[in-house]
Amino acid sequence: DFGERKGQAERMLGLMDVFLKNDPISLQKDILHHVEYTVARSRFSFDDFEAYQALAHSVRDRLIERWHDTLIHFKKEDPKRVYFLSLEFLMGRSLSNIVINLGIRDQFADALSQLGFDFEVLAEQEGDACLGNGGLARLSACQMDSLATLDYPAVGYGLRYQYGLFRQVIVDGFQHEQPDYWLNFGNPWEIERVHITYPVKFYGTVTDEFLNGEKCKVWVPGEMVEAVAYDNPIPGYGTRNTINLRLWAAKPSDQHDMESFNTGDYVDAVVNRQRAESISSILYPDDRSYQVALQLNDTHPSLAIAEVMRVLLDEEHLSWHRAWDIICKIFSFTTHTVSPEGLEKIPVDLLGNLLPRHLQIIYDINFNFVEELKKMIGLDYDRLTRMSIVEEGAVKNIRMANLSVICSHTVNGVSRLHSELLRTKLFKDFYDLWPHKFQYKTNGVTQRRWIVVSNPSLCALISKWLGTEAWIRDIDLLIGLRDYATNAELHQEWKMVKKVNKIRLAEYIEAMSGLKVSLDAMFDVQTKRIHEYKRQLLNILGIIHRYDCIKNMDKNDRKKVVPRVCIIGGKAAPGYEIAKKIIKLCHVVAERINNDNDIGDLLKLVFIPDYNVSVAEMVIPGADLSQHLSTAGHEASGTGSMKFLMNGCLLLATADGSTIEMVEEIGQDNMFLFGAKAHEVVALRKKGPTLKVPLQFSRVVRMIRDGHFGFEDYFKSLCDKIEGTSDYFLLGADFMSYLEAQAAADKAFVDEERWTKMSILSAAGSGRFSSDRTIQEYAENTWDIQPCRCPF
Ligand code: GL4
Repeated sequence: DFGERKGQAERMLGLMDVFLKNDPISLQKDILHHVEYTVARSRFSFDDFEAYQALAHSVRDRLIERWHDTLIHFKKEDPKRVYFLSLEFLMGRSLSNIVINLGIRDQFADALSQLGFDFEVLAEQEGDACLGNGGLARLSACQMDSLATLDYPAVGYGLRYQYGLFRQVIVDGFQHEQPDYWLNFGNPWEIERVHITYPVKFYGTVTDEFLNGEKCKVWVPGEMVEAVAYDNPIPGYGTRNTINLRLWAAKPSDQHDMESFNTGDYVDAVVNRQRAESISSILYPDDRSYQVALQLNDTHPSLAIAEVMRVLLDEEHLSWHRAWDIICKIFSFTTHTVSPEGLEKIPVDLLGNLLPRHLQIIYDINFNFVEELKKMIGLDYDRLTRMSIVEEGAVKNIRMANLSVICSHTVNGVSRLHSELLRTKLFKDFYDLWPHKFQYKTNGVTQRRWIVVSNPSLCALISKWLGTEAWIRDIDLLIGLRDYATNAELHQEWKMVKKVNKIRLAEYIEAMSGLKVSLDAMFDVQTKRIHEYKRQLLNILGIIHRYDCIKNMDKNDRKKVVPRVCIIGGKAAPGYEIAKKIIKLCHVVAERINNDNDIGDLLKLVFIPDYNVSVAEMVIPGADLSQHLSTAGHEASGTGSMKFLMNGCLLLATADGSTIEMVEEIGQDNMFLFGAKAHEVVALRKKGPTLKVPLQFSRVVRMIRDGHFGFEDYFKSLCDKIEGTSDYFLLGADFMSYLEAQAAADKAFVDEERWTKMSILSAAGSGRFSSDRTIQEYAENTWDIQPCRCPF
């Protein structure tokens, strides 16, 4: 609304080019302009990093045009929006993704080469935005890409941590954590909104007061901080739509503790003000109108329920009844965990001190809920106690999961098996009460990032054989590759693509560790957070077994061994001792094997440090085989497997999480399944001490215990954890089946034609695991939102 300035506005529009142009000369001019005026370097002297900065700003200008148009269009159409709340977004690098989604990658690459720069080299200058821990956080990033691509009117909300997830540095085989001050070199993708700020209150007391004759609650806070918005435009692919990811940073508020300034202690007062910024300074490093829909990505943002309720009651002065009615219509909740311990709790004392009004509201919600519940189920105290939001005990806790389930209209799991576990175990009491609330949306990943950006050769190959690029927006078309699964020409080209990616990965390994690996070997990868349930230890024990077998073979048998390069990568939570020991074990075993001349290229083991999105983009396309070894029933979904699958990498996996659905898509014959099924796991655990483990298993554990790899004292507790009744994750029970699956993989690998066919069929069957499908399902079945496409 230009109001009185209408005349001026029209003149201003006349002064601007309608849109920035994308021909090579305009792009070069733009880049040079940014070199000179944004980066403030002379256009005759700037290095790769400065060129990257100028490039990024030229891209950002084009991004902003579309973003503005989208926001204006949404405002005009005013559709129902979804607000996607997540405390973690693992975006990685943005440049390549953005230019590809904007459809101007090649134009920029041409322009740069005319300036004497290589696009890929500049893209590597960008640091990763690691504002999250692992799968859950990368899932949010994939889902933002799909929301934009599918034209949904969505806004993502999260926190702008100053320190992202720690950098993993390996010293003598041990993990060390270093801070990731990712903003040190600036972030061209964010737009600081100094005028979009909200006061956030903490501490203080709540009193009853009368307003217009009505009793109401007034919260007088003890401290205030200011939340400042940073907007990050997220472009869709093949659309003009560009949505917003708004990340909040905490800043000291003007009203923050002004008292101490007045009392004269200036320095202390300033230091105290800085405390405010610490709220958004660090990512917690653990793996763990009515026309809106608010999506809770796990319980982490679930305080939003109490906050919305507070705003409706105390600021909008709605009745409890009206406010509660709104809450129940807008919130939906997705849980990403299978273990009861994974469900977040907040001590009542802590919450009552920090957010006294919110605690009151939660108590009120709980009171009403329990009263209703009593009417429905009677005085079944055990069940009432389990379902209450408040957990009684030595430390009284608020169960954030119960709060989320009670207040949400829909509770989603992230795979079919996960949903079944939620209904029968984790949330059984709630399922029995409200079966209609429970749904699931099997996770997905975006093919834009995981094929188009990270595997350009495969992308080109797929488009060539399908005769279209439409699969980049419509993943179901990938199935068309099935028609050529035995085509000799495609086989040739498919193998070439894999080779190119293996070369890239091999070069990285050599640059990083000095280790030369053979391209003929099977590249066998397990990259993900280090966790006992993910069983990296099973992989390492399998490698020791393989090493031991080779050592005991004669010359003839050795000729039959399929050479392997085993690659493991992932971070351990800083306080997770056992996970850190697994990393050290991997290193000592690697040291031993890689330096054993007797073994040569038959077996190599590499640990890739600091696994993050960018490293994944290089590792995944280069993998022949990938391992997903979680004890069945423990991985809610798993999303790494989907990226490998899309890249035509074969899977060696347990029947857990989304893998079960992968079997349905590509068939059991095209992957290497092993291990106990989820229901068998329960039975096996019951067997306890009578459970038999194979001799091979005992032998490899003994090798570690006997100091074959050194550090036997250090590894004792690790070995103790997997022997006898303490083998909770059933490494011993699954070991034989694991070795058999590995043998089957070896056998398939030597038959090149068969392997290539399996690889093609893996990629062809990966369509169901696109986040486009996941988001479509959320939009239709949970959020009830429609696409709102901005005209080109
Ligand atoms: C996780 C699950 O562990 C993982 O199985 C799932 O794929 C992911 C996304 O839904 O969420 N939960 C948490 S917490 N971190 C995860 O990666």
